[in-house]
Amino acid sequence: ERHIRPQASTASDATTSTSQRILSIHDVDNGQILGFGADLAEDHPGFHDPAYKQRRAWLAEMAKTHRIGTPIPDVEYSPAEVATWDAVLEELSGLLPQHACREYLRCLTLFDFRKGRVPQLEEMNTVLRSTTGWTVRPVAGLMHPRHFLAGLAFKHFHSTQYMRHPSKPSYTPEPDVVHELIGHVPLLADPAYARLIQTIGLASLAADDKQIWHLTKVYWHTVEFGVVREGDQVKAFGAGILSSYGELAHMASGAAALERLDPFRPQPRMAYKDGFQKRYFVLDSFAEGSELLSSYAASLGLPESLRGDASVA
Ligand code: NLE
Ligand code: FE2
Repeated sequence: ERHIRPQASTASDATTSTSQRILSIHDVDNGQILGFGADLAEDHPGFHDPAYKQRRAWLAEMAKTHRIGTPIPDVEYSPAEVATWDAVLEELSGLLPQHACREYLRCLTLFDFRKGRVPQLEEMNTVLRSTTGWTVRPVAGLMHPRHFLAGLAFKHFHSTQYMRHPSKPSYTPEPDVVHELIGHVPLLADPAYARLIQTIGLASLAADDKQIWHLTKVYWHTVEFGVVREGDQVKAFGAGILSSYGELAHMASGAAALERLDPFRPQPRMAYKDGFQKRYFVLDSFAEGSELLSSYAASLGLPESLRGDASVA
């Protein structure tokens, strides 16, 4: 897990203990970045690319200075970044119609995703505001899990804005703007999905540090790499599948094992450094998943008033 290196300047144990309760979106700190961000690991494809590193540092700074409630400044994507966006879009358009879940395909039509321009976060918010009331907010990299998950309870999804390195458009182990916009944002406009992801966030409000780690894995096996039953097939709803041509083709090939999600059981470790997932976790539906997660939240002692409550804000 070499990517997850705490940065001395930002990570502080004192502010992440359970004694500090997160009660509103204003308590969510998007400045605690545990990985990715601007500090590239030696095996990152951009490690020997100074221009790429500089770009990442600039966007990280922009994200860190964003304040809740203020407009998100547009990012001017370079022709090279737009070319990467185009390449991923081109690849994915061949696989998504057949292998993405129906809710995703419906929501996709609400957004202006096309070649030639990388969409802006503000534009995502315009659509989300009028559908489920969700908001995307910029973040520099991988956030502290307690803060990231708490954001979901208040219908905030933290999104990176940098582009993956052009040398490998089909798969990246880290979140990037393609992953966020194509993988995560569309489904946030679907009410049943929005409830499911919020339920994970609400559960986190009642979780101790060990349970936060468990919930992070549950999040990984659903929001990032989950699949959902549709008739006698399974379709992708996890963002890590939907945003990656390589992962999507892998999932479609049927090579990976399928297992039912059980949030009450110990969760297998999160795999991201060693290529595609070896198994995917299956839900019968988003409604079934929400119920399952809501009863898990209840087992943590989350008050009934907060369980699956879509109106908390
Ligand atoms: N592998 C995904 C992609 O290439 O889009 C990103 C996963 C981030 C958790
Ligand atoms: Fe993600």
